[in-house]
Amino acid sequence: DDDRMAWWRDSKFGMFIHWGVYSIPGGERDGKICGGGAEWIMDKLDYTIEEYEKFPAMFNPVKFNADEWVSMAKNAGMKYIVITSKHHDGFGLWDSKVSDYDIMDSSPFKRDIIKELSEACKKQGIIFCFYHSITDWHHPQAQGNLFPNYNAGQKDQTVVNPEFPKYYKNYLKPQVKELLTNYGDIGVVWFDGEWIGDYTTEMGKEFYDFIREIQPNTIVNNRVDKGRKGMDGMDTEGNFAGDFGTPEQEIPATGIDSDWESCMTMNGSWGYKPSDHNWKSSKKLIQNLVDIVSKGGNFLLNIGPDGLGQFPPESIERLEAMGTWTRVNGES
Ligand code: FUL
Repeated sequence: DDDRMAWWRDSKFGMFIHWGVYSIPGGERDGKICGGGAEWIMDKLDYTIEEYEKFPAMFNPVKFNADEWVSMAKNAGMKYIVITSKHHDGFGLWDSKVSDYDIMDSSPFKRDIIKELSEACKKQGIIFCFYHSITDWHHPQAQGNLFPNYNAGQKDQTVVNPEFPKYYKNYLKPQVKELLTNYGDIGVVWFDGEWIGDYTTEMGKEFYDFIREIQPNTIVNNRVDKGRKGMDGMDTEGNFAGDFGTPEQEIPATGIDSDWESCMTMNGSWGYKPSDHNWKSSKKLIQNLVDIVSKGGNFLLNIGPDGLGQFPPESIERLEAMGTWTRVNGES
């Protein structure tokens, strides 16, 4: 409804943050560079679960400073931040009680990143939101049924694991409940990885209601439901759960008669990928912002911090340029 969506519609501009243990290899394994997003390295460069588990043990991002991150978003003109609490690799950036595969139990860092970032957001008046992957390449009950032959299972993401409903009930939902219970007000739950063979529309609808019960004002993206149904991802007949569509790396040619948000990278990768120098210019990013806002959408622009917790200098430069522009030309 309109009241619940109001802050989000007014916001227009937000920061996406893809950060996790994949930020350590940065898309490269033994001199090989993975195609596409570096956050997919576990799949793309064929790590077994055991091989990949060395990264949490190495994850010690001592340069991470939540207040600085939030300030950079705020100065760019962004009003909300969406960070990956868990990406497809399954590693959690918060203190989960249903898992040891998280920042407190499997990494030397032992600081709850979601807690620090949510508190910094609150302090600076930025709305805190999280991205959460339904697909989980680490959890045995979320793998395809060829598991423990992980790679074979993973390559065909339509393969069904008969145990998946248990993962959904005893792990995925409790994780999301923790995130909605222990970190203050959550603006948006931004799901992804809903394509996985085992997930159903029924689960998506139940998930949506579950979230509404815990935090009635939280907005949920369309990927809570199975399949995205095209550009805007919304079902006009109302059979589809979710509050807004999520065009990815694209801007709709015309306005769409529903809520939507274009998410986009500054180079070609969501996760940190130093080999990717294909940066969009600041001018191009400002044009994208204007284009999206003029068509009635929101712009969710991504940062992929490195393994130490630093934004790439190219990203900082672009955020500053956008901030200068929004201060001169933006609202209020
Ligand atoms: C995609 C994911 O597979 C990418 O890694 C990224 O998170 C993007 C926003 O959504 O579907």
